Amino acid sequence: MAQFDISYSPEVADAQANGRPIVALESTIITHGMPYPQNLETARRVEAEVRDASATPATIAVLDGKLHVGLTDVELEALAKSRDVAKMSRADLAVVMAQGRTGATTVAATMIAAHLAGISVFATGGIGGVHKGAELSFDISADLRELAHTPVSVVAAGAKAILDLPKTLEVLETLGVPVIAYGQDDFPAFWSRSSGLGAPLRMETAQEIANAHRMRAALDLPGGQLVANPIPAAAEIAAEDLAPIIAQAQAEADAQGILGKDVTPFLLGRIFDLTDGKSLEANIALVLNNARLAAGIAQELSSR
Ligand code: PSU
Ligand code: MN
Repeated sequence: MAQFDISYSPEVADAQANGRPIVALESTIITHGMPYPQNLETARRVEAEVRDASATPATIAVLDGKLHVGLTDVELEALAKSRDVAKMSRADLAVVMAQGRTGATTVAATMIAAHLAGISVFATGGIGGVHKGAELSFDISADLRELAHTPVSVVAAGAKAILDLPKTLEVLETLGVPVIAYGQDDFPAFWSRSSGLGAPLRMETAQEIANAHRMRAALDLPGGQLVANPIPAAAEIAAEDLAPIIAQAQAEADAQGILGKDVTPFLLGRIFDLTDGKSLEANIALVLNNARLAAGIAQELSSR
C-alpha cells in the first residue's frame, strides 16, 4: 500500500490541536493565476486577511511529492517563484505525489486535500466551469464534479466571465450543488458583481451558510456548497467593458489552439495584458473579500 502523511504548517497544526477555525486556500491561483511578484504579495495578503478575521489560513500544495496543508512563508515564496509547477486537479494529485514532484492545487484538488485534513471551508477567486464552446470542446472543469462529491463549502466570486455562465449553472444544478449568492439575487461574474443571471439560492449571513453546510452533512448528502460572493463594488469592472476583451482573448486562444489545462491560465494572462493589469487588481480585491467571508463561515462552523 502506498502511504502518505500530510505535512501541516506549525500554525495549522496548532489551530487543529485547539479546535480553532481554519480556512483552506488554493495554490493554482499563485502559480498559474497571477504573475510574480503580485502572486506572492496576494497570497500573503489573503493569509493575513484570514488571520485578521480570527481564523487560520491553510494554503495547500504538493512540494516534492509531499502534501502540504499550510505553507510556511519560505515555502510560499519558493512556490510563487517556481516555474514548472504542475497544475493539479483530481486526476493529477496522486500522480504528482507518487512521482515526488511539485504541484499547485486547483479548486478540485484543494477541496480533496482540505477534506482529508478535516477543513470544511475554502476561499478562492473563481471556480472553473463550463467553457464557451464546450458543446464542441467538452471542456468542463473538474471543479464542478468535485463540488458534487466532496463536503467543503467553497467561497468564490462566482465563476469567471471567460466561462459560459448559464451552462455552468445548469451543470451545477444537474450535479446537485447548492449555489448560494451572498447578499444579492444575482449570480456574480468574478470581476463584475452581476452576471445578469439569477442565482438559485440566496443567503445573508455566514451563520446561515454554516447551518446549511451542517444540514447537508446531517442528511448524509455528499458534496459541498458554492458560496458566490460578489466582488466589492469599489473594485468591480463593468461587464460591458470586459465583454470585448474576453471575446478577443478567447479568439486568440482558439486561433492558437490552446487546449485543456492551458485555457484558463492563457485567458487570465491575456485579460491581464488587455486591461493593463486592472483585471488583476479586481482579482486581488475579490479574493481578499472571499477570505473574509470564509473565515466568518469557519468561525460559525467551529462555534458548536
Ligand atoms: N481563479 C483565479 N485564478 C485561477 C483559478 C481560479 O482567479 O487561476 C484556477 C483555479 O485553481 C481553478 C482553475 O480551479 O483555475 C480551473 O481550471 P480548469 O478550468 O482547467 O479546471
Ligand atoms: Mn478545463
